Amino acid sequence: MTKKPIVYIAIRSPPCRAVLMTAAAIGLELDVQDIFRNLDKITNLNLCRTVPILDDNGVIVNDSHVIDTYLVEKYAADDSLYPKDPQKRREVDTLLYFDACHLFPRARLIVEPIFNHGAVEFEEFHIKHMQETYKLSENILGGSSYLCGEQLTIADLHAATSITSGMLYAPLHDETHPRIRAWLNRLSQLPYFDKINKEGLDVLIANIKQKIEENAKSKAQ
Ligand SMILES: N[C@@H](CCC(=O)N[C@@H](CS)C(=O)NCC(=O)O)C(=O)O
Repeated sequence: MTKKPIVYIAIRSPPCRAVLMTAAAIGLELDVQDIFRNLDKITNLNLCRTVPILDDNGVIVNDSHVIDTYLVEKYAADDSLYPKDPQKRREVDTLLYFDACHLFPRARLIVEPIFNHGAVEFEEFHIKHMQETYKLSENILGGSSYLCGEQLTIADLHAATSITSGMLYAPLHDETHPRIRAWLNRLSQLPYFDKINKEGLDVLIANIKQKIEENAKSKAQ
């Protein structure tokens, strides 16, 4: 018998939240397993040792962007979130790569020294590096409602989880980025967006706070 696809996640992770949102958007029930602090358990499923990981009845899919294209292709009632038309798909793919290569890595780089290198404060360079992506995103949005025009796609869900995570420590100024603010407000209207994203952001904030305290204690010893 076919079982619900399993997804291994850590809710604080932006790519994991994008996968949960995509599943919610297409009405797909997942068996969600939060394996925060237990990444060692999944080295056999993902040699890169990262979450999210999808196990769809033995089909293992790694990388959130690939997972979401797979989920939409396989389970969505229509292709609106990831269009089959080559020209439209090219636009969505470009923005998925923009997230994978720029938005998410820069958001992650802000917190990396705290999580993995004993730092007790954020580095100005990383903050500025993230803020540069806001300018790019503002230009990409142009006068459109979503990143790829008037239709919501998985590129929006990925970019939004990365940007809102980056914004926690690299502030976004509404006056200079009105299009991003309007776009985020639009995404907030989706029934699943705030519920999933806020939970993750809250966990991320709490984890960072705790880690800074731990790092400060070890420095003082
Ligand atoms: N490009 C990957 C990036 C995944 C990634 O870096 N995930 C982080 C959490 S945000 C992770 O699993 N890190 C493992 C670790 O820090 O040990 C994707 O989109 O799935």
